[in-house]
Amino acid sequence: MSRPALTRPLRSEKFGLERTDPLRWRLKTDKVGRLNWAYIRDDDELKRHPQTPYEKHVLGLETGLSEFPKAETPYDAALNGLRFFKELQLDKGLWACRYGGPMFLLIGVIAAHYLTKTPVPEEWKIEIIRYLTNSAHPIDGGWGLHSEDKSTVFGTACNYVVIRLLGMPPDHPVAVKARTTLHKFGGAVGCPHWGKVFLSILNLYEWDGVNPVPPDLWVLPDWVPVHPGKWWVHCRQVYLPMGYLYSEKVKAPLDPLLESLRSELYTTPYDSIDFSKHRNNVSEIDIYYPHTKILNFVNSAMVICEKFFRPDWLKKKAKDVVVDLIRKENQNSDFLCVGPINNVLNAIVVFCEEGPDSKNFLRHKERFADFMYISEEGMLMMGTNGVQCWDTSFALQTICTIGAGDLPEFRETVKKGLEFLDNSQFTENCVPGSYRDNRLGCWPFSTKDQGYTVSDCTAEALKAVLMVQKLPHVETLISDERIYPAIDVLLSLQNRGSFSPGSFASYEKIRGPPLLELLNPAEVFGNIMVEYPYVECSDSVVIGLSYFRDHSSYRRDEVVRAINDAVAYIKSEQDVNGGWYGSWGICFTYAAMFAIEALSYQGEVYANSEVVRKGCHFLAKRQEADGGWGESYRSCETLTYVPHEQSQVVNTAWACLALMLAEYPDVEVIKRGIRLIMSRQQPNGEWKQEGIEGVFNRSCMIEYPNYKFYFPIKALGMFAKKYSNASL
Ligand code: LAN
Repeated sequence: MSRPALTRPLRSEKFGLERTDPLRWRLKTDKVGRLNWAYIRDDDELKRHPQTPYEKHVLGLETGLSEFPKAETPYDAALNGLRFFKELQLDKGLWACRYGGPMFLLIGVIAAHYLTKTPVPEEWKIEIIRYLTNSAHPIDGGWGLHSEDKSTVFGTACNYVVIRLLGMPPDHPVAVKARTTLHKFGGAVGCPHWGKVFLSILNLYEWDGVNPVPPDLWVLPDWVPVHPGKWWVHCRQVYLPMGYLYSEKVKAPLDPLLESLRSELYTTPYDSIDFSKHRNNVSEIDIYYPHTKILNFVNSAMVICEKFFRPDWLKKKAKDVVVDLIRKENQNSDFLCVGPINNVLNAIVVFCEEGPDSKNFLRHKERFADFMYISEEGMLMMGTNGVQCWDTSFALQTICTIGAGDLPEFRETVKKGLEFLDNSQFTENCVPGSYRDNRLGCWPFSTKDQGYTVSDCTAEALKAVLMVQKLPHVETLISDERIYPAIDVLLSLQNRGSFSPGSFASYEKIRGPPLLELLNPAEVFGNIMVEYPYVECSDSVVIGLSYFRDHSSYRRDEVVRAINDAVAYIKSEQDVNGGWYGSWGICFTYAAMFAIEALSYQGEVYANSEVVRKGCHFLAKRQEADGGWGESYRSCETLTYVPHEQSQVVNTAWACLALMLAEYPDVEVIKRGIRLIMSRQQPNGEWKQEGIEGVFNRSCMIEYPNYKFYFPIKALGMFAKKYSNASL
């Protein structure tokens, strides 16, 4: 049973839960877009820094922004939308983002605080409890893998521990309800692997009931096909510190609160449980990717090896290699790490290795806050340290595409946005020996500090920079010489040889065989072991390189060849119905927009391309009676188009953009979509939050709240420019 939309009043209010004063929260940022929410207790400071419209917006307060007469034409609607969206830009030029959705992250940061005896700030405790109360399932009181998911053992066990460690008593109705659901599922013994790891770190589960995470693999020569250096970067960076913690059996000292939790999480007394029998006990409700037989065999073999055949020198050697790589990851990302999981696991490792007062651990502690985000519903933990560059790139592209970049009221917005991208470009490569590729000249998804480039993030930022720098009033900040290295990296990222030639993966080229997926131990995610070819990433690179091809002759032949090969791959990925499966947005509508945009830049449109025609028919067939499109997140899980109960502004914008870029001849179809987008616009130009927009690893959804602004604005503006701006 998936979760109904959030209702008002919030559940935290019904329970009379304590809350902090929303007027005291301020978002601090710097020129590379760090996002830190601070709770200001000093009244003078509060007065000196009045809340910005963005802060008010995300806290659910009245923004006081202007209202406009109802837009009659699509262009007026686009401009009203942009007027609202422009007010959300931060003074450093970026757009901030509440990047929530995954519900398995808070346990990590709270476990890291607990084990290292780092106090959790009071205002975090209050707001995290409030968030978890508001996001619990309204009927069974549990939590799932993500905020719209049914309840699962993973979500419920982990978040139950969080509320209890943060001070909620076990007899509070919120805790009672969640615990009852957890027991109904059979208790925390049915947790998936990652949940078992977190519980073990907290001494709430036993390490011998956790499937092995051998750090020893890192000692293998690099050429071995299963060497972790060939895995997808998220996978290898998570299993790196997990390997250390597993091998060293790190756990928090037992205390009365943990003793009590031991008696709450299970249906039988803790001491009576033989944890080693529960290694493969994973609740049915949690499983997305079941163990393969070969994984079970390998796990059993590893348990025996670890017990009887693992010499101490190997354990020690593996530990040294892992610690060295963790230090490099910290150095390359200024302690942010590639994501929220290895951020907290690395912090625990550094604490164990270097102690509580070490410089490195102190830096880790400062970085926890970069993932914590306040919202109307409370405080959540984000999937990354933000979406800064990605959102800013699309915002700038939107402004340019609809021809608003020259309007005096948006000039400052564009200028500041470009300055942010200027500050965010990588100026250094990673330290040698980190298993990382070149990044010089590229852009990240979030911030320069975080240090990871993604093929499509560089391509979309490149497109934004080129578009903005073409505007007559904009000074060129990023010279061609600074763009060339980005082109070099993009070209080097294209897959060649036996792994989906022509395609682009996410962070790196595909390094390891897809067969490694048979050893995916995570149970709840699909496609995590190695890089895969992605249609959307390939589309964005084609789009970025096409812009560049028209701008400069640098490595022209190779650029053209890269585009052609990627286009061939994109075409080959279209399914028989004409759709493309989207891996990072929900789902077919998302991928269709990117694919058709990429093809349109090669002159392929409805009139001359069978692939584009099929893509258009796929979309047109799925238009709802109200003129919109609505796609459920179930599309991502099932790999087939599943309609949402209601049409969604964001899906509608994607579908309309795809059809317009394709020059779909039946303009009436597009017009009906545009009308739906206009009908949902609020008097101040904004659109209200609807269903969740993004996804990763097929099963976990993630929020992209800014999508509901820039994609509809782009669709409205494009419609007005391409067809007519007559009243609709
Ligand atoms: C992201 C967010 C951005 C996303 C796009 C740029 C949109 C995509 O086109 C390429 C892949 C990428 C960079 C991406 C990869 C996986 C991420 C980092 C995430 C979805 C955000 C959170 C997720 C990360 C894996 C979450 C932590 C969970 C694990 C399974 C390790």
